[in-house]
Amino acid sequence: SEAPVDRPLDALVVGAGVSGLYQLHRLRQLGLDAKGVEAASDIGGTWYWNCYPGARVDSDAPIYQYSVEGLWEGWQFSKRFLSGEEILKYLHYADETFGVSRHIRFNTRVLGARFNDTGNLWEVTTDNSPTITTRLLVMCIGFASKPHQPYFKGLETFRGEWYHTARWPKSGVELEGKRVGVIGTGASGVQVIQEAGKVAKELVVFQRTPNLTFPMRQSTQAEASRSIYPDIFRQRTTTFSGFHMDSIPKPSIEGAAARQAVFDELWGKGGLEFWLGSYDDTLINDTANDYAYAYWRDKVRQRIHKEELLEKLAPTVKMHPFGTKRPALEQHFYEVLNQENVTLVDLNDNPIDEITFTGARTKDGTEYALDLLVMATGFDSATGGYNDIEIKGTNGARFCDKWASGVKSYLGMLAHGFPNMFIEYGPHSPTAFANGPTGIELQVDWIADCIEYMMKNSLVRIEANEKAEQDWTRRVHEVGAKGLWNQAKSWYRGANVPGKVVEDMFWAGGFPSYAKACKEVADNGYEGIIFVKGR
Ligand code: NA7
Repeated sequence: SEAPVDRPLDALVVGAGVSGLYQLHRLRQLGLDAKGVEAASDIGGTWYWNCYPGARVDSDAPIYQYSVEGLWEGWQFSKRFLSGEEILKYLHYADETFGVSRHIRFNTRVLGARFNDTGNLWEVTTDNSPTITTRLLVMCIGFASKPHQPYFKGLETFRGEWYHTARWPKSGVELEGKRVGVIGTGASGVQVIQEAGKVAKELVVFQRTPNLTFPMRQSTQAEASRSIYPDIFRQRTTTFSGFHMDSIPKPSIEGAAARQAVFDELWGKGGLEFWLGSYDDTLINDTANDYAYAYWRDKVRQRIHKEELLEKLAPTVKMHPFGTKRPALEQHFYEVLNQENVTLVDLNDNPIDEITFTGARTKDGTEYALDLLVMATGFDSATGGYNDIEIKGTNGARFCDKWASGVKSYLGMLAHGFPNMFIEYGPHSPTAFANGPTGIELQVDWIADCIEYMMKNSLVRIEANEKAEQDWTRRVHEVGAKGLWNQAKSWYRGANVPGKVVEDMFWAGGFPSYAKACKEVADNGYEGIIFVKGR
């Protein structure tokens, strides 16, 4: 089950997560000699690595799955919002149908890839195989393959245990009875904090920006009837975020009473409804945004019992536009923070000065004694995983140099100067703003169709032309500039990693407009793409 090295593969798929598994399946269905490589020891991608306590998806179960016929009919999820563990089980189930994991070489991290211009081949080096030669290179490394680990002075001296949430030991880590510190309150931090709150002896939450969370309203009720699944799958490709719900095409200023009723309903539904199912001017218009924030603040404040936490968790005046940083779903986050054994440290007033032998010391001199320190500090999203691989295109040009001043791509799937390489579930597509499987299926299918087109027409080389790439890049930025996104420091814009280019990295124009753009390119004979015929 290892990638052969004696003759070139037709395609090498890098990564065995939700996108890589399906991509490999689609390519093998075309009769290609396609194989996979994966750094981890098993399939799962994000769900393999992010195995910290409480890891859970924020998309509702019926839509967080492949819409592939013959697959969804035979699987039953147990909850509305799935744990990472259950998703892994589901992916193993999907793999039984796809039959692709036996074509994946595991424990094999791609280190470099060099394009051989004369042979139109990629030469791929890994840490655990001879060089792999392939005609096509399909990067399914997602947007969150590189954890962001900020620098903390003294971390190396800490004698307790510490882990990044995205590099959590597969064997598990005991939280019970320990003094646990968590740095970060993004989606991962909120999840791990809730689990630690149940069992830790003491819990210290180091917060920089409060998360504008939503009630998850987890449910174990049976899912929607199977008979409507095809409708759900169809519907999810028509909504802004690739979810089952869509924004309300009305301004929020329709009147206070009506707005209150709408907000109440969305809040009651739970999940991401209050974000993705609300008025469509919320993320564009500042006044509309204030309405949503005020409602959110007042709801959350009702659950905060420590007076001193009100301003820290749900400030009177919003710190950034509501919904422009990724909200987390929570079940009992505020109840945990109300607990007597839980302390919230506001890093804005009081940053961590140093990690010491025994814990963390903040600027005001307080020492927090810790047994376990959790880094829930996020990812070098979308580009970080690419920068870690030495990718060299035509004339030896380095991919990391190409993106050093900002992402440049055609549809988020092709890059000029890097022929025969496809990018999947990365920047310049709806990735960060869309339900994963919706965006993934669109791109996997588009890439598979494009490769089929190449086969049928004896095309051995594909490359985005420079003008098409410039136009798409400009469109990504224009669409992003219409929203309030640039008023928040978020991973959506690369603002979470010091030194990273801050820009609109993802397509904020909604899933349907992205799907339309991709379809138009294909329908117009792959407009903007240069092919070379060969044998
Ligand atoms: P996020 O959403 O990037 O959250 C990271 C958190 O860590 C966030 O609260 C950050 O505060 C905090 N952080 C980052 N660097 C530091 C430093 N240097 N000091 C203190 N605190 C810091 O990552 P997640 O893993 O939670 O979620 C990632 C996505 O995966 C999620 O949105 C889903 O789409 C799936 P900040 O907000 O920057 O002030």
